[in-house]
This record gives sequence, C-alpha cells and structure tokens, in this order.
Amino acid sequence: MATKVIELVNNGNLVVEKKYGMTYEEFAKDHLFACKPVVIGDACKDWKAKDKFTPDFFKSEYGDRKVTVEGKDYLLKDFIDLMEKSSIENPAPYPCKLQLDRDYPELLPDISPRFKFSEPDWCHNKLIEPLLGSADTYEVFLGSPGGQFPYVHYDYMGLHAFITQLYGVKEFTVIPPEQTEYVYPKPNDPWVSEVPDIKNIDLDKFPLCKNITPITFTVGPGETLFIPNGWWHTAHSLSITLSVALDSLNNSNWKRFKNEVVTKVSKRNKILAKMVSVYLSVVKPIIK
Ligand SMILES: O=C(O)CCC(=O)C(=O)O
Ligand SMILES: [Fe+2]
Repeated sequence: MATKVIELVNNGNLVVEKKYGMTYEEFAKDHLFACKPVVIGDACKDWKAKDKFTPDFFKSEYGDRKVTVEGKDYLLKDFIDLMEKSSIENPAPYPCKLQLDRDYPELLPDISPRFKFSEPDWCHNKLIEPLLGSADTYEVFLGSPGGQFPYVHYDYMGLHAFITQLYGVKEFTVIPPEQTEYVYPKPNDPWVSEVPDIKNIDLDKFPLCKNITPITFTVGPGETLFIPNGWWHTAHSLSITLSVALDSLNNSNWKRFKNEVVTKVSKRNKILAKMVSVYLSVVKPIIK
C-alpha cells in the first residue's frame, strides 16, 4: 500500500504532514534520520489502549490514586472532575502526568507492542537506563480545554518523542532546531525558551522571534506526533484530552544523547564525564 499523505499545515518551506500506511523505511529516511516531524495517522492501531484509555477509565479504575499537578496534590477522580469544569477562561492546571512504567505497570501491555516507528529503542536497555536519570519514557497526559503546556522546549537527554493522542484534540506548535538562536533558550536551562507565549510574542522584548516560522496544527484521536529531538514544541488542549508519550533512543539521536549525558556529568566532574564518554563508546556496539 502506498503511503497516504495529508498535508497538515505549512509555514514557508516547512510543512508537517499526516501520513497513513507509512513503511518503516520511509519513516527512517524522511523523518527519523531527516529530523523532520510527522503525524502518523495509524501508528497505535494495534494498541488496546486505543479504546480503553479514557478519562472515565482512569477515574473509575484509579480514582483514589494521588496525582500532583503544578505542585498541588489531588485524588485523580477529583482532578478529572476539575478537568470537566475547565474552560479557556478558567483552565484546570496542566499537565496531569501519570508515569505508566513506575505507577501503572499493569497497563503497559495496553500500549504494546510499541509501534515499529519507535523502534529500536535503547532507553530501557540496562546499560543505558541508569544514565537517563529522571527522564520519564512512558507517560499518560491528561488535559482539558485551555490547559497549556507551561513552556516552549525541546526534550532532555537527546530523546525523540512520540505523542499519541487517544482522546480529544490537542494543538501543537513546533519550531525547527535551526531556529534555536531566535527562541531565547534560558541560559541555565537551554532546553526551555524564555518566550512565555509563542502565539502572542512581545517582539519588543524578544525581537529575534521575528525570524521564527512556527507550525501549529492539531493532533486528534488515534494520531501520533513524532517530534525529533531538538525541535522546539509546546501544546495545549482544545478539549478534554488523554495522550501517551513514548521516547526513543537509537542511532539517529545517539550523538545528541551522548553529548547531553557527557555535558551534564562534566558540570559536576570532568574526569567522570570522560569516563562516561568512554563507557558509551564501548557499550554502543553491544546495545545495537
Ligand atoms: O503533550 C504535551 O502537552 C507536550 C508534552 C511534552 O512536550 C513533554 O512532556 O515533553
Ligand atoms: Fe516535550
């Protein structure tokens, strides 16, 4: 079957497409190694979670679990009630994140098998996992109208992200890595932009932003957004939403991953950083 391509939206030369029936080879060539985002229309078609993961499911099965959202504790059922009352004018806090592998491991089979596009993935390799620190690699996000991811950023540790929308619609804005110098990375947290609202930029305060060409598009139920590492992004919910985020690490982002790990360690200890660098060079052929 030939890939069916739906052009989502463009800004100048940049375009994000939605694709159905894509082969792994096409994904690897045109997206993974080309560092180009894509919305995959049918990646999660084999997941049980596709019909199972709804806000109601989490409310009835896990309502008494504690969740912390923007520093405040809730019972999950109370938070979902709050989501139901959320509005653009008075949004519920966002994001409410559930760490699946740590806290809901019995749900992992519902998002298995990992779709082919997210493979190979070395995040969970025992030789690599300890170096990932606090990076969460299997997360559910619950959101509601007006809920806005708090900042524009690219993901830590060089990892790629696959965000699969299972319920409701989210709007994403992405900006290519080549425009990093125009998004004002925070000096002490260079993965995060200082620009508070990418859709209403104060150009007097952030004049370089006139050079950026953000692309904004929606991702709906059953669709998966691939965000290659280095692409700046943010999101907000247009309705009540539930998505699953997976990360991946393989040959395509190995250099970025290695660079981030070594840089992070070298801030504390330069000799240890050198050892980590050697360690990664030695283990790479084993984990491939
Ligand atoms: O789905 C979203 O709100 C964006 C999440 C995200 O980019 C992240 O957790 O790194
Ligand atoms: Fe992200």
